[in-house]
Amino acid sequence: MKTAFCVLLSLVMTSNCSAGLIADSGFVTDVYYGHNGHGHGDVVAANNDHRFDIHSSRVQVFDDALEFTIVTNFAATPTALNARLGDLFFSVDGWDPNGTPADNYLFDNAATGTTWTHAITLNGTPNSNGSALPASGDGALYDLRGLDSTAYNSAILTSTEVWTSGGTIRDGQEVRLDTNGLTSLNDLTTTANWALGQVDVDGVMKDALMIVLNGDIFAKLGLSSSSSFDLAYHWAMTCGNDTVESELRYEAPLGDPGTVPEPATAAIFALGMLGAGLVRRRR
Ligand SMILES: [Ca+2]
Ligand SMILES: [Ca+2]
Ligand SMILES: [Ca+2]
Repeated sequence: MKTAFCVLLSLVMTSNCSAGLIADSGFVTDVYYGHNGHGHGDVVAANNDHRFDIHSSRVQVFDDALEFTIVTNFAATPTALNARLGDLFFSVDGWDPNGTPADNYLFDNAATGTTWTHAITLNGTPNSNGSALPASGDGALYDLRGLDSTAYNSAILTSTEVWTSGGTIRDGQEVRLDTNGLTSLNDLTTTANWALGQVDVDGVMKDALMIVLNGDIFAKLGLSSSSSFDLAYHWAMTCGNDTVESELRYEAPLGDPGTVPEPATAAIFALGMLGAGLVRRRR
């Protein structure tokens, strides 16, 4: 445990301490339901079972790193009821969900709304029970833009397809990527890492899943700080019982962008993860 956290800690710190923060969505409250047809609202769960709750999410763009943080109780019990961590989907072509915040995007699912341009697989996370879940690992970035609709639909695995343990779940949400036949964008300049830990949200430490893309990811995705862009993302555990979609809207400055601030939040998260490691080792 200690080694895993410290390895990721060093990766995060190495990346971000020298990086400029270009855009930060802040922690955006999860208002995405997605259609489940069961009337459970945001979380499909029995009364007072909060293990799947997703509270908020954040995306940060640095000049050489991209970070997604999902604040969710599921990070504390990532094998609850046989569910597992899902992969992360994102789009550099903006967010086009089916619905509005007012209706909680109730009728959005994998078949409607945004077509994702990329996915990050979280290596080491099994589809179902029977294997232990590590607290951190590496990952791989996949570009989905070259796929025709048939290949795209077969590559995107929904909660309905992945979940095999019975019970009531949120159907039809993207949760995993079937990488058969897909070519990873991984190379020496792009490294994905993920970790379960804690993050400071307005002064309170919260359980979270953090996914980081290092290397020259910003240029690799075709984004530029001199051009406005929308970066949308989607994540759920494999049952989809709580699912989040949100976006970062970046408005390019009209003139010289000048200097960018250092990402203090990255250091705070790293400290939080270190704290989580210390707590776990004391048990
Ligand atoms: Ca939620
Ligand atoms: Ca959708
Ligand atoms: Ca939700």
